[in-house]
Amino acid sequence: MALPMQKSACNLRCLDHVSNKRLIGPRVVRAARNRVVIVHAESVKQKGVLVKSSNHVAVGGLDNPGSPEVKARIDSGGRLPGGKKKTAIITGASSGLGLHTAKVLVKTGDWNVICAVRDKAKMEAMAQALEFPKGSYSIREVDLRSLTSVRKFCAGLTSPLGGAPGFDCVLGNAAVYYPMLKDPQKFRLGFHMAGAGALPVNRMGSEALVTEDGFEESVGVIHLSHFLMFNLLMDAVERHGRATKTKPRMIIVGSITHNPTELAGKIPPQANLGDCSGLFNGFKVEDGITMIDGGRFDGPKAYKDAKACNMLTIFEMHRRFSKAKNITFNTMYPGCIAETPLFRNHYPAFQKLFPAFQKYITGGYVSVEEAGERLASVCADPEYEKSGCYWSFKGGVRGANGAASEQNRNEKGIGGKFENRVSEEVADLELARLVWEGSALAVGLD
Ligand code: NDP
Ligand code: PMR
Repeated sequence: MALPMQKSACNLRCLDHVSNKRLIGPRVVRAARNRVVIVHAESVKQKGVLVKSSNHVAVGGLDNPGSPEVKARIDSGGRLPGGKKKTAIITGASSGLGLHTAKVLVKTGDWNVICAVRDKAKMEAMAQALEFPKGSYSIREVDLRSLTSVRKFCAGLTSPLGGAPGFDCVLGNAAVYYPMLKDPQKFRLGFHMAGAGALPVNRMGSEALVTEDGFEESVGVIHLSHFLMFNLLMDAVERHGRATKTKPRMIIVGSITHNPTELAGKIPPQANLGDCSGLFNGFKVEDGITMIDGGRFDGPKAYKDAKACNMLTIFEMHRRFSKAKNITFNTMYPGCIAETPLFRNHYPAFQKLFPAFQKYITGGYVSVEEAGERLASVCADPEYEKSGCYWSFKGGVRGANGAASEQNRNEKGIGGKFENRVSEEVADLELARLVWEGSALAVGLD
């Protein structure tokens, strides 16, 4: 459906979606503070007029005036002093949440995104399909199943030659989920379901779900590789912040399922890191260690444990480095994006029923587009600058097709952000120290 448009004096085409009145110049900004406005900017520069607004601003047609599908709800905070674009690194940008976050950022016109992915051709195809503007993204290979690959990726980015222009936001988003796997070594024995696309077989030569370094894959990819990457990039992020007199952000996506005091986290198996003996004992599958607590392998628990570790890492980084390095460290839960390929290894019945269950029963569903807007906001909006937060959002149910109901959004506060509470484990400072030290040991950081 095409959005109704009217032309204003300042060349912005704006329509107040609530009053249906035409808006001109500063009125756009004023109105946007209080309600949703659909704005079509005819150029990236003109869009700068509205980025000061704070409440949900729907921006249409940033790079394609009048196009309703180009819709973001973010206040990108503008460009760097001097007019240079900001740079974000996003792991797992080739699918789901990462892809849609990258899409929102590049379409603001203020960001370049470095897509950190394992499959460059897939990323290029996705970027083209979603019409990423030319020159707004670059693609770098990193396979999070290999610490060598992570080190190479970081060295490439931070080297003065092949390096990136700077790092305004580093986003750890990539993940894998193996809910039906009973034993990481027995993957080939037929747990994989049909129709889920390419088998996620370890490309390092091993056919079991073990990383190149011998770790169980969920914890290896989700936690240990991001732990190493964030540590290796932090100094470069700090330097960039100082040089540009800005406060860069380092964010890792968390999950509500880490928290056994929330209904979603109560569903067994619950996250539980125990005494981290698995980590301290080397965390090698060949030694029979597949879980952080040293217990028996359990796919969903491995995922939830890894998410808890992501969050513990971010809060520990916040405590250790935020003030000294002037970096914002945050985590967030985007809502239940029930249709992403994250569930590619689940039962077909689960894949079919889960979206409806989340939409109509729990109300926790969020479309991937909306989730991308939420995460892009956490990466870019001035109102998310505070460090040490676990951002969450009220509900996310929109139309069955994921279309926004702006009226609902306004009246019921749907989509509104809040600082959520973490689980007892994630709040535990002693456990944070254990996870930090055990992870540093496992990845070989001093
Ligand atoms: P997807 O499966 O769509 O995205 C995961 C991404 O990680 C993919 O791009 C995938 O690459 C990438 N990836 C996986 N393994 C590797 C690897 N070895 N090296 C490099 N990249 C890799 O899932 P979502 O978008 O749903 O998940 C994104 C984040 O959101 C995750 O952190 C997840 O934990 C979190 N989350 C998701 C929720 C949901 O309901 N879906 C809820 C709460 C949190 P490729 O494209 O090649 O497959
Ligand atoms: Mg859950 C408010 C209730 C709520 C929310 C927000 C989620 C989110 N889930 C909720 C409730 C329930 N879930 C209930 C009552 C059940 C029992 C029927 C249930 C079941 C369930 C399963 C089997 N849920 C799941 C699974 C998965 O395999 C997913 C998982 O845990 O992956 C680790 C999952 C999820 N539920 C969620 C979210 C966000 C997930 C995906 C977790 C993630 O991606 O981080």
